[in-house]
Amino acid sequence: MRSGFVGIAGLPNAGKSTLINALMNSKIAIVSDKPQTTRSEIRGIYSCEEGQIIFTDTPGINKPMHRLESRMNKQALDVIRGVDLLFLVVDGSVPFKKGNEVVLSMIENIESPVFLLLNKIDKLTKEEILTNLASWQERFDFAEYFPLSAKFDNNFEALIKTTFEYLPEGDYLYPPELISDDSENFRISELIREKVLICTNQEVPHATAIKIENKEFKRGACYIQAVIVVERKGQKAIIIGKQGSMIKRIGELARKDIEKLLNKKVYLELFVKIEDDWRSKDNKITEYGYGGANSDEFI
Ligand SMILES: Nc1nc2c(ncn2[C@@H]2O[C@H](COP(=O)(O)OP(=O)(O)OP(=O)(O)O)[C@@H](O)[C@H]2O)c(=O)[nH]1
Ligand SMILES: [Mg+2]
Repeated sequence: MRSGFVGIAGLPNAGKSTLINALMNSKIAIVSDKPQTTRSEIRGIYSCEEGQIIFTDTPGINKPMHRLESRMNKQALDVIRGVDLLFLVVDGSVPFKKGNEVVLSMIENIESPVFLLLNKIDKLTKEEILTNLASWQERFDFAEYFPLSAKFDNNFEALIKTTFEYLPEGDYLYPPELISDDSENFRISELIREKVLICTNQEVPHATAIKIENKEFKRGACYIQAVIVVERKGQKAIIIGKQGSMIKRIGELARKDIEKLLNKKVYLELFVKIEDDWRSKDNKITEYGYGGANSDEFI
């Protein structure tokens, strides 16, 4: 039997969270078309007869604007340095570009092997796949490479099989029936945040945090009260929307997903609160569960 940790890293929007969900065949991580969707490491525990792979999705490497993004980068870097094997997920629909150099510099000196996962090839012709693949391969000695479409492929057998070949011998590290080690409350708060990301634009989704205030199971249903935290008055008005239409929409979309997660009827009540500049406050970032442990070694 083999077991070990596989990090999933890359630039924002490359499709890392889409990939972990596809590999796990379950919604472990939230996904959106906005960059910097993932704010903390998310583990997907894949167990089978051959052993166990602990996939770890990470925040996309970004240019920090606040303490929040610095902590997100630090967390991604900690994962990159600490895993048995790294999947570098890149948006394969465009050739190597300058913005990717920061990613290469991060994997330059790590000891673990790196697989290149050229994602979004559904957008490409065969020739473009070869060209874009070559543009990466000439810059780094990847142990293996896989052109794929995290969104549209449904067979990752070859990737999983090769992954096991690179992992050390060992027993299950987690109980095999577990697929995620995130708390139920954090997964619920992420589903709400995903709907904010989907329904709003520009700065609003990035300035939003979610906090579950209360969760109670009564008579076979789950009653949840959650706060949508924003930084400014104008953002609060956008989240509420005309006559409450936006917050209603966010709530309806989130409730459906939370019902799937809990397999129960859900009553979700949402409130909006302003917390000035929370993205620059370590205690708030930690309270909302983003960016890993507080630490001074930031990039
Ligand atoms: N066409 C296409 N789109 C994809 C594919 N994989 C992901 N996407 C889309 O790319 C966008 C970003 O996907 P995510 O999975 O959230 O990207 P991420 O790398 O986790 O992004 P961050 O969390 O911000 O770092 C979403 O709109 C996805 O639907 C793919 O294989 N093909
Ligand atoms: Mg993500």
